[in-house]
Amino acid sequence: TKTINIALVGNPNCGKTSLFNIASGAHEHVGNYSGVTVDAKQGFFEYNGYHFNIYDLPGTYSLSAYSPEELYVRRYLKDETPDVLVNVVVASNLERNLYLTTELIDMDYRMVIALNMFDELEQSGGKIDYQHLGNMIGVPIVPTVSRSGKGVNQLFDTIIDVYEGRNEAVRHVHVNLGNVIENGITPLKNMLKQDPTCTREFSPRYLAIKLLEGDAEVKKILEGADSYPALMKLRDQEVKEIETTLNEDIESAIANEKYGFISGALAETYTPGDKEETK
Ligand code: GDP
Ligand code: MG
Ligand code: K
Repeated sequence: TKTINIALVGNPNCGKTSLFNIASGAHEHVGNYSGVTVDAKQGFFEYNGYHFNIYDLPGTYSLSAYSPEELYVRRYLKDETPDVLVNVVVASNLERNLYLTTELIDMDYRMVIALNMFDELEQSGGKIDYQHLGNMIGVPIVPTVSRSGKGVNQLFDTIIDVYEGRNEAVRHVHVNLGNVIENGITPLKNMLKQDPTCTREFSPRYLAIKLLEGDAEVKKILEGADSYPALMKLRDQEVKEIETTLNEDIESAIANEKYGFISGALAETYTPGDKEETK
């Protein structure tokens, strides 16, 4: 029997624990992680001839490593390297939920999106062409209602397909960050590519973006590299140029471009419902 390690990643309250419970037959408390001690819950089950290890990770809005939850999820993804990530998103709140998705895309994980709380989207009259959206972002999307279990079998069928390399939507997409930022990424990426110690764990593009953002964890990863001083010098130069040109600090500039990418993809595929969004 093949074993597939999967991890549930998503914003707080998107339905990860409900999905974990329904998939693994566990009876974990549905609720937020409180306090600073964060821990991933692990479950096991068989489905369709495969053995699944499933991890329910703490909820995060991004992977900037600013909160204990974000740091935990990042370390987990780096150290445990799950076979397939399940990015759980709230169907009626995609603008916000897909921000984390753009970061996971940058990290180049094999991934499936559970378009959860699909019942609420339908009830509100919202519409989404999720197949088209999935093709655009290179990640298969499966509607789910993790509270009732609707769509969960299809989700796991899709996870198996992705694991076996059989899904046609899977494709590496660059979240385009606009000319100004892309012009800063390119030289950094090229320098990273030439230093073999840089590329072991993450793609050069991901490292270049995180370097521009001034990410402390990525700096730590790169500290031992021969090209580290040159990298940092180039980084400072590029950041200065981007901030001057866009008249904005680098982190906001990158975040804005990511939201722009999401808006663009949703404009083509998504019609929100009438009901007021309370989350
Ligand atoms: P987590 O924080 O991501 O682990 O989310 P939970 O599983 O704790 O769910 C948060 C809340 O959303 C709970 O009240 C769940 O019952 C509810 N919920 C989860 N999945 C769904 C769904 O598909 N549809 C609806 N309507 N509610 C859901
Ligand atoms: Mg939970
Ligand atoms: K709810």
